[in-house]
Amino acid sequence: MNEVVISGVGLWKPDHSISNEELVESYNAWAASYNAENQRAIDAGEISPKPLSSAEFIEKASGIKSRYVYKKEGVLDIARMRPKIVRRGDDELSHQAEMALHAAKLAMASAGKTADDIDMVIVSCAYTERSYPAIAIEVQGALGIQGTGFDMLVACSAATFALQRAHDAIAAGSSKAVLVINPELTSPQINYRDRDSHFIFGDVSTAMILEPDSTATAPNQFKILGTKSQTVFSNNIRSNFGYVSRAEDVDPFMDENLFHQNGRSVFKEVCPMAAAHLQDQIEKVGLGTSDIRRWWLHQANLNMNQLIIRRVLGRDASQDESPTVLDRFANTASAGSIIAFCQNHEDLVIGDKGVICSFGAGYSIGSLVLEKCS
Ligand code: CO8
Repeated sequence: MNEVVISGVGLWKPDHSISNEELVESYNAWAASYNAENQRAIDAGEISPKPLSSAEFIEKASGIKSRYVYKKEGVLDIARMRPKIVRRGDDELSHQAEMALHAAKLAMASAGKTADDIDMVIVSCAYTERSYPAIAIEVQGALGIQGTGFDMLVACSAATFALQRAHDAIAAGSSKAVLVINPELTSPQINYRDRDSHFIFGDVSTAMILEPDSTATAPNQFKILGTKSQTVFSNNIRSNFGYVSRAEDVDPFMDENLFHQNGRSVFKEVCPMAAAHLQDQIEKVGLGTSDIRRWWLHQANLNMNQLIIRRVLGRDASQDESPTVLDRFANTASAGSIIAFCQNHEDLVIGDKGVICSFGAGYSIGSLVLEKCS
C-alpha cells in the first residue's frame, strides 16, 4: 500500500459578493411587493403574508456575513431573484468546468504537477450543471490529462467522499496522482424568495492533488492517516430538481424542487452524529482528540461547529484550532472544510495533526485525519 499525501491545494472565489444587508434589502422589497399585491387574499386569511428577513438574525443564527456569487446580476432584482447566467453552447467551456479549472490550475501549481503527472480527475460537488458528458471529463480534456475522470454528487460531503476515493486509488496503486475538484455553483438552486434559506449558500471552487509520498515534491505536504465516510438517510435537507420533473407535468422550478430544509432538525440531529464520527475516527487512527492541532470543519453554521467541537473536546475551541471561513463565504456545500484547510494550513509544523470533516445532506459525514509531513 502506498502512503498518500495531499500535495497541492487550490481555492478560487468569484469576483462578486453579496452582503447580508444587500440580500435582506432585496428580499424585504420583494416580500413587501408580494404582500401589497396579495393584500386582499391575506386580509381574507386565504394566504399568509411573507415575513421580513433581517441581517442581524442571519449573522446571529448562522455566523454568515457575506457570500460570493458566480454571477451577481439578477440575484437582487426583485423581478428575477436568481442569477443571470448566459447559456453556453455545446462547443464552449461550461460554467462549472470554468470554475473547476481555476481551482485545478492553482492546486497543480502548488503541488508542482503537470497534466502528465495526473491520471484521474474527480469533480465532486452538490450539483453538476448537466448529466453528461461529466464535468470531470471536460476538465480532464481541457487540461490534457490522460486517464479517467468522473463526477460525484454527495451534497456537502462531496469533497471528503471524493478525497477518500482518491486516497484509496493511490493507496492501492491504481492511480499515480488524482485531481479532486469541487466547483460549488450553488446560487442557481437557491430560493432567494424563501426567508429561511435565502442567506445560506455561496459559490466557490476548491481543488486538491493527492499522490504517493514517493512522488511528492511540494513544500507543503499532509500525509493521510485515515479516512471515513458515513451516510444515514434523512428527508430534512432536500433538492428535488431533476429530469423526471418533465414527465411529472410539474413546474421544474417550483419552490419544493429548490433547496429546502428543516434547519432546526438538521442542527439537532447532525451535531451529535458529527461529534461521534470525529471521536471514532480519531480513535481508529490511534490518536486522542488532544493530539489534533487543527479542525477544518464543514462551514454550514457557526453555532453548529461550536457545539460539535465542544462535544468533542469538552471545551470551546479557538479560531486558531477550528478556523471559521463561513462569515465571508457562507455555506459553500462540500467546499467549506476545504476552504478552511486552504486558508489555514501553512503555519502547521511537521508532525502536527489535523482533521478535515464535512457533514450535510443525505445525511452524509466524511473525514480525513492528516499529519503535516513536509
Ligand atoms: N430573518 C429573520 N427571522 C428569521 C429568518 C430570517 N432570514 N429566518 C427564520 N427566521 C425566524 C423564524 O421564522 C423563527 O421565528 P419563530 O421563532 O417566530 O418561529 C426564528 O427566526 C428562528 O428560526 P429557526 O428556528 O429556523 O432558526 P435557527 O436558529 O434554527 O437558525 C438555521 C436557522 C441558520 C438554518 C439553522 O437551523 C441551521 O444552520 N441549521 C443547520 C443547517 C445545515 O447545516 N444545513 C445543511 C444544509 S446544506 C447541505 O447539506 C447540502 C447542501 C447542498 C448545496 C445546496 C445549494 C443550494
